[in-house]
Amino acid sequence: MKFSLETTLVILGLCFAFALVQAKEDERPNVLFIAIDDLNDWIGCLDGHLQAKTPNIDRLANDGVLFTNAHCQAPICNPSRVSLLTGIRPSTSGVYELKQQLRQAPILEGAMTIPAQFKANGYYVLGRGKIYHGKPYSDEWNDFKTAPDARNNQFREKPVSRLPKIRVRDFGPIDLPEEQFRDVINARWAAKELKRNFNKPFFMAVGFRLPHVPLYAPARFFLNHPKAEVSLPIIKEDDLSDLPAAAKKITRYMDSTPLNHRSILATKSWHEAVAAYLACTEFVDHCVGLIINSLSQSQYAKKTLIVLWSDHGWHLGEKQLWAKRSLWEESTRVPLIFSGPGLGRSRCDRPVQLLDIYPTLVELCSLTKPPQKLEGHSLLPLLSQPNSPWPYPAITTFHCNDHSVRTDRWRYISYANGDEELYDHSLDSNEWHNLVHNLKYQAVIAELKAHLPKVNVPQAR
Ligand SMILES: [Ca+2]
Ligand SMILES: [Ca+2]
Repeated sequence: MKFSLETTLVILGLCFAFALVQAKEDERPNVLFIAIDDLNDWIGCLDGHLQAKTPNIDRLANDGVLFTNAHCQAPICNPSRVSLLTGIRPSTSGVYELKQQLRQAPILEGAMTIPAQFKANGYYVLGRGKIYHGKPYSDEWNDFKTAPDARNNQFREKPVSRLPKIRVRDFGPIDLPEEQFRDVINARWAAKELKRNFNKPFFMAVGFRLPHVPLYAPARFFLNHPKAEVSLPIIKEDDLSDLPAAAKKITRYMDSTPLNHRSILATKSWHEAVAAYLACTEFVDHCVGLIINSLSQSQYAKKTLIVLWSDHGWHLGEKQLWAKRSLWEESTRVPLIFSGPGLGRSRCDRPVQLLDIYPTLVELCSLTKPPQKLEGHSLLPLLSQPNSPWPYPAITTFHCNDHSVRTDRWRYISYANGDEELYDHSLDSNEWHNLVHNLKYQAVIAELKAHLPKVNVPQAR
């Protein structure tokens, strides 16, 4: 077979271009994407609770960039995760609640999620556990499997706590062997996968279920948290007195469930519940350790970015509220850590959002831009210089047109019915003193109000 000189040059040129593309692909970092369910700031490196024992997450934070003022976009699982995975705010997508499917929100039609975008960019995309709230979309992954968690059998057979009809919201130590907890199974799966040879960059996601209820962990994780020594969160007795009606209604939400403040007090269970949350967090930290230790001993140690996040926080009696579903610090503040090659080690106190993860990964991994317009901001300037100017507040949305705006210093909350709250974090990190009616702060309020989302799409299907 003979080729003309032109044809030969074209073929050589194509081979060269292909080789360049291959060389470029090889340089892209792997990503280890670790999601934790319902973990608030009760981890050592965030000082949320002085008895928190999270040595592995703390080490990861120490070796990377810890965002100390990071916030979710919605204070419940599904809308928070849909927002993070698509890069679109709840107020833009209309996804505000648990049962809504990502692909049924008209505005998200054609949107690429983070795993889908990695796959489209030639990554090998694999995962286990809770990444989405509902079932994973299998076409977004090369390898994703789900399986039930054996710990859930306990509350069906014999609840541990004293709360009446507690069922899935139960808490305490259980006898289930450690290796049968789904979080351990998934951590061990990831640790093992990191020992194999991938012939292209990988995106590996592991979603831990704890410390989501039921708050069960093996007994050994309760040893650090004996009931008599557990510190309760500090509560202001009349904290609710300066709340507007919309906020007071939020504090009553859990009254319709078996896990509510009155029931906790009536059964004298507050210490046990706090101990269980701390123990479950210590347990999930142990699982994180299984993965990051395996990574550090693997061939990928110096070529892998780690992103660790939680989907929202959790109340343990603050404002007489349990669990999530509020626009206060306990619900919105989350751990967020980036670690890996070229990122350095620092703490960044700027207000950032889970929404910022997607555009950050697009830049760090040189991905093509997805079809949807990402509404977060790449954190690259803060990853290299944590004190860089950052004009953006963190915005959390709870149902249509209920928003919180969090800056370095302030939290402003605006509810759909016109109710408002304002807290000054420089003096009041517990958000006890609602300043919204103080005339001194009207200019501050006007400035914060300007950041409220302009679009408030009604709840999609
Ligand atoms: Ca959650
Ligand atoms: Ca108050």
